[in-house]
Amino acid sequence: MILMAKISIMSDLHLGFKRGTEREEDAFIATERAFEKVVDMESDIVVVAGDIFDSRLPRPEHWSRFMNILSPLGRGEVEVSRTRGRKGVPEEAVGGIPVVAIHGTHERRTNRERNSIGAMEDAGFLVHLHCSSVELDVKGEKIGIHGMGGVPEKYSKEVLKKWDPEPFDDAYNIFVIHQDLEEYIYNPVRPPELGLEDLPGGFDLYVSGHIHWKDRQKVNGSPFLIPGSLIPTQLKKRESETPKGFYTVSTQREEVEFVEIEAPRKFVYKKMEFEDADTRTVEKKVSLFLEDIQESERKPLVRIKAAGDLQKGISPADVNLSKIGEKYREKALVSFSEDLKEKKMNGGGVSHENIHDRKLSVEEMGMGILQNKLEETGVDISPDVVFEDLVQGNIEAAMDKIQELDREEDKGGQTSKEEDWWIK
Ligand SMILES: [Mn+2]
Repeated sequence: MILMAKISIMSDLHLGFKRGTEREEDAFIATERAFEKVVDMESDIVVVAGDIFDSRLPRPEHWSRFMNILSPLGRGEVEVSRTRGRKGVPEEAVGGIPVVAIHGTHERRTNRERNSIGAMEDAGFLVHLHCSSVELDVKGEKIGIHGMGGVPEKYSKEVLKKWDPEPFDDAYNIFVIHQDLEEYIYNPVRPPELGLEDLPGGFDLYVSGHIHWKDRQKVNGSPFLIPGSLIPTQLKKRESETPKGFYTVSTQREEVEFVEIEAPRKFVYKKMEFEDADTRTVEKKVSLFLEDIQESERKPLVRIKAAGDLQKGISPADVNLSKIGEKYREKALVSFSEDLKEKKMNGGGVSHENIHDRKLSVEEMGMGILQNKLEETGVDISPDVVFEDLVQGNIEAAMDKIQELDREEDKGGQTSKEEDWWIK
């Protein structure tokens, strides 16, 4: 008999994302659809690579909905055969289709506190790994899962070094992490500590959460998978073009398949280029585009990037796009990314290539500056938790998040040390 365990690998569910807005439902719909597929395709195990919840202190209604998604997975035949770096696993936690998860950047708390993923394990809904390993016996086939939850970037290399995981003998071994990786994250202010070459050797499969677009390549001769987030969070062009879903791996043939899920709502990204334009031209083009958007039961997300140059004497501030977005609010969830410039005296417009480059680095520099500021003030939250809100001008939403985290007793950043982030 050829054994062949089927393992589904997903990440960055972000339950609770856009709380209090029309988009709050999206992460739940996507997660429900993903788990329905997991059941339909008879996966044996689900691995979640962090950021299940969007907030470090999820709301009870968010806990509740996630528990309701996991409950029907039922009781099954998988057993725990070995653990390393942790206590035994409660029997309930590996019922039915066991879910093995690490916490992400959004859920991380020092090891003096219990994070939400650890609490989910206590309630018997999943197995939470942090600098620890579990080996599951799926009808005689051994699957080792080795996970390191999200830690502050400055500690990631050290924590990984101290953990120093080793694959289990005679098992199919999966290594799971949730950190910046230099091949994927460009941050000139603080370059990622880790790159693919830092990942330990000897595993059959490598997985990283944290990066929100899916990707697949090889590390140490084995597949390396980034499942990406289940819903678009950054509204970048790449997210509108890359399908959302999860990977499924069959261990024996090492087959990797991406299982697409139907998006809770459509995401349209439109870039508009202008040359020597006046405000009316820009506003009219945007209006016409929005006019043509099809009505649908669930409003599409529409992101319009307006780039190029305006006539001399017209400043980008004269162009009022949000007013137009407001006009179509019953039809679509519209947001804008403006990269308009007043034309210079010499008449030479900035080339599109340059605009693109500049925009990228401004955004990344912004993220870096925010990160430094947050660290200075002792609020230990990852900048990406609030960056998008700030870019969108949702100052209130960003402040809400910062205050919510700051009210916690754990103000990690001020007092935390490296050893607060790993398990001895
Ligand atoms: Mn994430």
